[in-house]
Amino acid sequence: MNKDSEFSEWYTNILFEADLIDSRYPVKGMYVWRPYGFKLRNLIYGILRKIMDEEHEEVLFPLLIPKNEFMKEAEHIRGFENEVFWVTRGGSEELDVPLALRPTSETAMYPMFKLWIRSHADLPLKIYQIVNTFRYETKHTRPLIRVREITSFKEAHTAHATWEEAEEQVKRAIEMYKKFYDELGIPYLVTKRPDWDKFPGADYTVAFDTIMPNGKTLQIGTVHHLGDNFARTFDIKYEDENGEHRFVHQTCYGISERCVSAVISIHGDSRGLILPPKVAPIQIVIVPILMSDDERAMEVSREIERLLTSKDYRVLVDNGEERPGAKFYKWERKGVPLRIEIGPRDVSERRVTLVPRDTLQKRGVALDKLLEEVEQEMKEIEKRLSQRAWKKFRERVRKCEDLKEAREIVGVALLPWCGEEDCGKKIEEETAKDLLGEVVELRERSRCIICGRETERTIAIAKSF
Ligand code: 5CA
Ligand code: ZN
Repeated sequence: MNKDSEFSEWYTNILFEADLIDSRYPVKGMYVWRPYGFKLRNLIYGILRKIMDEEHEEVLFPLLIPKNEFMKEAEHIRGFENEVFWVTRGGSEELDVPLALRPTSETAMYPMFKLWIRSHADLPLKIYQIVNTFRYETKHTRPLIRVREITSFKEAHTAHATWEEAEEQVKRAIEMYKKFYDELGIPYLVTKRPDWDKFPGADYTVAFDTIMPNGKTLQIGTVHHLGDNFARTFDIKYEDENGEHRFVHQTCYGISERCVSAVISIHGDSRGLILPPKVAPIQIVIVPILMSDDERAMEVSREIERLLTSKDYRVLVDNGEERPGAKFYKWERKGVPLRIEIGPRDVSERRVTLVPRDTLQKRGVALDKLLEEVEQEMKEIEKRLSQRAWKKFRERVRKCEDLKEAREIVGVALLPWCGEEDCGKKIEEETAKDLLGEVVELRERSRCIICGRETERTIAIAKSF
């Protein structure tokens, strides 16, 4: 199946065929992580967790938010009220105060921030949690991409003394997310969302978007400067050095299981998954090719398994009953980055065959060189996956001269834009694409594609998930 031209089918198919997700759970927008998928998820989140742990402390807040707290921040309510699931009964009794299933945790956390933050010595406060959140999505739901139970919502929340310090944190968060996606070899475009479409309650929002195989963009993370908007609503103040009481300034930033869907979709090919070694549940599969009663290939397999396991590789020896061809096919589909084949001739010559999943180019290697060769090959696979992904990504981001070209492009179009909402909306209409945001790093003199005013701004638009 062609991944680019039949992406939807490819995606649905691979989630099932590679034992990642079961979509048959009988609630719309809710899916089951199967063991192999959950291992992949945990390895990816291990990287994210490590990055977070460097400067945040992990917490765990309740899932339910009392309605009175949820309804405090006007913008926030307006943004989320149509997406909230409510708990209104306990047993057969109506609850006095209905409880919202968190769609995100600002209104759960910030009443507690008010209790925790007293003085400037309590700042900055930086916490994160990885939890499930619920959103009653009305657009077409799709596993990992648009779900009603976000099972793996990493949300970080910080509080600072000043607006400028919060802005510094926004920049740090952007760097953290870049590092995370660089480790996964996932390309991204960082833009500032237009004012009329920022996170409800934020001063501004920065978004990370990647491009999926069919050319549609997927927002894979956001960073928000919340200013003192929530601090004013939830009365979060600190006493400064001079004894004055001031509102804190806050940020929050989130990543969901969309990061897993990006790894699956961007690196995979028509045969199935191709997993970067860092996050592959099985990094190396060893396939002994046994001749009738010759058990030596099996013995060598065990020897290699011991060797690689002692170096902390995640290894599997496939000594099942299937033919070697069927085994190759199975592990290729599951994206195992490296296969080691051991044939009868290899045994007597003390050599094996290495087959990297991305190129499938076979290469003979002497047994006593195996460890170095494997280590080298793993690095090469990781590098090739990242390079290939970025190359394709760059080919799909293009500066456009006019609206017609922008409409026709598959991927992201860059256009000069004056910054006005009217012109932004017009661009969306005329190109039948969505506005991702302003490419802040790209500033050059030009004229707004709609009104002709002079501008240095560039806007990114695309068809998006
Ligand atoms: N409180 C902030 C940051 S913690 C927040 O909720 N931001 S958000 O609404 O932009 O969500 C963060 C990220 O979660 C989004 O960038 C997107 O990548 C992902 N996301 C949002 N809704 C869904 C959904 N229904 N399914 C999967 N991922 C989602
Ligand atoms: Zn304009």
